[in-house]
Amino acid sequence: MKKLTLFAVTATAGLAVALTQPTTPVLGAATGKVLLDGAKPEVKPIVADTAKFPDCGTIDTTNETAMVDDKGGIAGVVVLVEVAGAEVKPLEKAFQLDQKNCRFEPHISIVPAGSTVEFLNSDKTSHNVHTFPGKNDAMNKTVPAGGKELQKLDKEDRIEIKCDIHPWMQSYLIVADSNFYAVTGKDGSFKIEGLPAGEHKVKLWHETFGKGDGKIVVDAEGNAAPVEFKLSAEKKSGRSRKG
Ligand SMILES: [Cu+2]
Repeated sequence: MKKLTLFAVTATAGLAVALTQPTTPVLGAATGKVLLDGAKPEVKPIVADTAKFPDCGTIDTTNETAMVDDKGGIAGVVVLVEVAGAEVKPLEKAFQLDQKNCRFEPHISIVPAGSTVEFLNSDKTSHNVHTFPGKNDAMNKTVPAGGKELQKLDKEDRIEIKCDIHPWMQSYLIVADSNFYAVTGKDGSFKIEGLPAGEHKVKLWHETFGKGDGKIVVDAEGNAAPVEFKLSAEKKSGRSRKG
């Protein structure tokens, strides 16, 4: 009888240990699409004077400022997920924003706050990186052929980037207060991984179609139903900066 009691105590102690073991949180991936609500706008190709700038090579004249596919999917939408209480971690390596065939590549980029951006120049000609930030320091520097410039960006921001030599060169760099983000692809789709369970706020921004918001719900098993967000073709909201 005495032996039996001892066994019961041991079993209880074992159970207590099991309950206090740290559990790995289940993380989920959110997928979705951003669609245009309204008629697809007419977009003219960019005008680049190839005769004046032969060192640019073959310039891609695709206008990336309002790319909408036949099903209404908008490319280049910034999708930011706010995860309450999550610490923002900068990228371990510098983010590379290239200048190639006299275009910024990529056209829309996102980095978490505190990350360093490396402005590269893969061309045989000089470029001039001219940034128009809201909160971070502005930059206006010539990047020679094959050269690079580095900048650490600590503050949440939306930075328009231009080249003063080639007037058609333009891009946006988003400095996010989040590690959970995506830029939509050609069909408007996105995927954001590593999301904890819960209901998370989503902020959208597009350079032509403006702002939007929504939410993503990740259940306890890490599952999230695909979401569909819409941006209006009618109004452009949000800041616009010139100069
Ligand atoms: Cu340039």
